[in-house]
Amino acid sequence: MLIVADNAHLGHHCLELDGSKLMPSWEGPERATIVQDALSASERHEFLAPNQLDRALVDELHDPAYVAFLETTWTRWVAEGHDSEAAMAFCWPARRFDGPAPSDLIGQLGYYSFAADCSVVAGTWTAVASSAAIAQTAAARVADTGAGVCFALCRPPGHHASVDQFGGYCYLNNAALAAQVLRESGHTRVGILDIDYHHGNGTQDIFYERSDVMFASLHADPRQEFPFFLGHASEQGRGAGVGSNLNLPMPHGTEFAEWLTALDQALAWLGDGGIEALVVSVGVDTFVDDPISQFRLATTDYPVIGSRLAAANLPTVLVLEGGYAHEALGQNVLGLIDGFEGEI
Ligand code: Q9C
Ligand code: ZN
Repeated sequence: MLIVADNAHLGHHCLELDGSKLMPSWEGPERATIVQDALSASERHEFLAPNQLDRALVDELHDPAYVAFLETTWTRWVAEGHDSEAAMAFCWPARRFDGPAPSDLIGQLGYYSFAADCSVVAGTWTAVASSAAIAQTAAARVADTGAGVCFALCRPPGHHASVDQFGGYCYLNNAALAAQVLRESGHTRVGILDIDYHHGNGTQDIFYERSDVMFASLHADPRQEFPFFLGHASEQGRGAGVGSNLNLPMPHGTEFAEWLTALDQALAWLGDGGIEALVVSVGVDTFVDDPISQFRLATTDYPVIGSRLAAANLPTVLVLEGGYAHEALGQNVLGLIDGFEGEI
């Protein structure tokens, strides 16, 4: 499989609030290295560097003021004399806090984020821009060259990033960008299937009022799990988007058999919608030993998932999202890719 990847992400290693302490994030640079190493051990995979970021396309999906904020946060943080290694908010616009963006940097950090599990560090923008460019490049390969499938080795991940908020280790929505590239290259309707353990609240937010990009997500029930405030089955879209959003929440402890039934349901729903191309938010934090997740999938299940995705028989962009069990991460991603290519 063609894999789009690079090393521009290495300077992004942020902190997350864990209990009452700031700890190195579960989402660290070693994740991409582990996946890269597992894939390059097999001769069937070929690596390609990303093209330069198409900033105009980013500004179509995200609030341009938010994108500009991300790009300049670290410089502003340093210029203001902060000496901590991460820029973070401590106050967020909760219920009925409906005012405009403040001018203060810490106020803006709250305005443009929704969780304290990630922050902005010196290397964040470089990594975020590169991750988005990887997704765009992978989608362009699928769209322009007729490559049937391409894997975007994105880091940081993207599916929690909304129109104008970062959180959940995500800053720009890589999968959404891939879908938009496919749309603008002539695929009339595109489906996004999110199989990360967590609900893809950002992707849902970006396309919630659109019918040309359908969104289906399999995830831990938000009543029990991050992102807590979105991802319920009752969320089906708004305005022109009514009927184009499908959430399939599942409880902690969900086993593969039950999960696979939901996958088939999501694929059938996307197929009935007449999608012409597919973007998959590939999180492997559904793995039984994932340190922050509570589903029970095994390493041997990922090839089965890959073959189910391939059976949809659509131009497909696979976009890496979560997965934090370092010892199994490489094998789980490789298994999904090999399963997609029929190598099981
Ligand atoms: N210490 C993705 O899988 N966890 N994001 C917060 C607090 C948030 C996961 C833990 C999990 C975000 C892309
Ligand atoms: Zn996740």
